[in-house]
Amino acid sequence: MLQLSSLLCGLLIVLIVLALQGSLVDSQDRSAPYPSLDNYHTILARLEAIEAGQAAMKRSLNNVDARMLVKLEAIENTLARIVRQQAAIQATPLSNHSKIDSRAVPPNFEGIAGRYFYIERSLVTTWASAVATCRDMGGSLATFRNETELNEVRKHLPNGSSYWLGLNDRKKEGEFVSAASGKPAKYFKWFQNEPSNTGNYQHCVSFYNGEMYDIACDEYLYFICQDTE
Ligand SMILES: [Ca+2]
Repeated sequence: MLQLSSLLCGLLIVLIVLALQGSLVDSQDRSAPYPSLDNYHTILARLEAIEAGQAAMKRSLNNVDARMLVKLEAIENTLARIVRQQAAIQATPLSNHSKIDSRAVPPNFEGIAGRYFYIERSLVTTWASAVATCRDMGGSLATFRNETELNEVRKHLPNGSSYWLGLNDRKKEGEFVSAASGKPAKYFKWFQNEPSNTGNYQHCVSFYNGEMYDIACDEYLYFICQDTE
């Protein structure tokens, strides 16, 4: 009798446990399609994050717009400046006026005696490097066409400094050719007893206090570029 009641009791416990498990599984199944409160909060947080991301993107696009406007304005200002310069050049009575109008002036070149020159006053270099630098700037190492040009450029140079000119006689001793054209140069203003070719290695022309010297091409000097031959 005691054994039977123990057996029934055990059976009852097993049934209760099975029933409880069944209800738990049931409740889990039901809960799956309906998010819990926690899930709502997570989704809400994610939506808010997406919204914040959109707002940040909008702000960033606005910034890009503003930067583009600034750049456009800078381009417009530059164009306006070029137009003003062009008008000023056209209004200037220069002998070789039409030549200057028809081409762009390299930046940093200054108008001297109806042409454009760039005077390098702070860096010294060899003759060959000066030729290359002037070419990179859109010009060539300068030569003077006449005394007027020489005197006008000289007014822009401090006394006591040497500048390379675009003249050398490396190919044929005594025949000084223009670096820009490769043709024999026509105008010189040599210092007394120059060109001397002292030591037989002075093949490049420097300009010092208004006069020309042949000196070694690997000396380090300032230089003058021109925009046209
Ligand atoms: Ca010399």
